Amino acid sequence: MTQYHPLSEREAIDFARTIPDLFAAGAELSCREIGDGNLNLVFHISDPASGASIILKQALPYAKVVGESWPLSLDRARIESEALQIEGSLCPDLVPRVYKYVPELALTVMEDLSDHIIMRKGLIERRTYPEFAGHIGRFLARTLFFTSDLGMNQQEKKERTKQFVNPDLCKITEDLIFDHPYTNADTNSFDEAIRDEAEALWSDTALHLEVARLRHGFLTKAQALLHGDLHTGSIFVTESSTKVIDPEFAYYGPMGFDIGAVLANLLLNFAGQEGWSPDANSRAAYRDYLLRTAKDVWTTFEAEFRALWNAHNVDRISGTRGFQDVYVEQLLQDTIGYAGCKMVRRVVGLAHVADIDTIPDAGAKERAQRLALAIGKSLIMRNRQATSIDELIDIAEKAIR
Ligand code: SR1
Ligand code: MG
Repeated sequence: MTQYHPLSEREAIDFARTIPDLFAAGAELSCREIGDGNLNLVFHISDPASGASIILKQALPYAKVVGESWPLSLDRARIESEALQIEGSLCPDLVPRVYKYVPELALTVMEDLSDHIIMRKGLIERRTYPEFAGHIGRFLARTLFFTSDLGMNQQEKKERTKQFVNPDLCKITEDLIFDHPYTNADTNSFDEAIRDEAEALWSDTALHLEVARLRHGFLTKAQALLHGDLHTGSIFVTESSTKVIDPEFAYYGPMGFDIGAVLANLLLNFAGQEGWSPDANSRAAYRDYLLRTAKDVWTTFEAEFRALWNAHNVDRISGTRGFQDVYVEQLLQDTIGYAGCKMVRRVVGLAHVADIDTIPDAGAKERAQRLALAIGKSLIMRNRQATSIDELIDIAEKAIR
């Protein structure tokens, strides 16, 4: 049996040749390591002569973004490949096909999506994706409903909860999203220009109370199988296609965490328009597009989730009149709170987003950071009172006035 070691590009090519029916014998294969995320190696292998190509994704035993001092379990590669297969069974058009998982190398062989681009990059280039809200709303509704106690056998769900125990990756989230931004932690990273904002976060006890409640939900609310890291860097898009990748943070948690992640990343780009829009009119137009998309994501999700509930609920007493409304309102509140947490961490925590970090003009970047923090904090503070997605839109609109 092959022992785990990080593959070289040469070894990745040799491995790709062993996959049946993909590359012709003797084909001249080329390979590039294209991983630009925080954790893994990603090899793109192609045969320029035939056009055939494939992705090999290999987990490293540590967090690449920090180094070997931060060990991480290789079991996340299993979790990712199994989550992709469940998501693929529920939304076959919205995830890459998994061809093979090789546990001893923590390696997943999957469909190459090079005809798509990473959504974060597309949004920074101010492109629009008219199908995205419908696609991701359906993805969220189907994956969350059919892995919850509403949509699957409840004893099987308990087994599935065990299958997706993911302590190392959950710990990253618990620390980097729900703790470190709110104290003077070594992992934090922010521009000196906004030190006043960071220090204000450390002493804001009313905010801490809301974050503690949301963190408690992340720790304890095993509601559905989450993607767990559903930002716009985990989504490939074209104008007509959406593919969700990278569910290595998958675990059983609160549904609103995934929905909130999508909305937060649209709003981070909204804040980033301080630096990307050429003039005030185009800034306003692109921001309108982002807010419309955010609202459509929620409304598509809600409509599809309610339709699934009405057609497929397996839990008799959950069919009691009124319970669906209570459940959906709580989902909205969680979504708004988690969206806020996901925004704050991307400005002052360890891992930032290119939508703001790569803004070339220092003044515009600072304005974008302050805006993202203002929106994030307001969302966190609003979470328990919210009754409509319009409140999220209002918070964003008021922040730019
Ligand atoms: C140490 S990993 C930092 C971040 O990258 C991932 O994409 C997750 O968002 C994680 O929090
Ligand atoms: Mg990732």
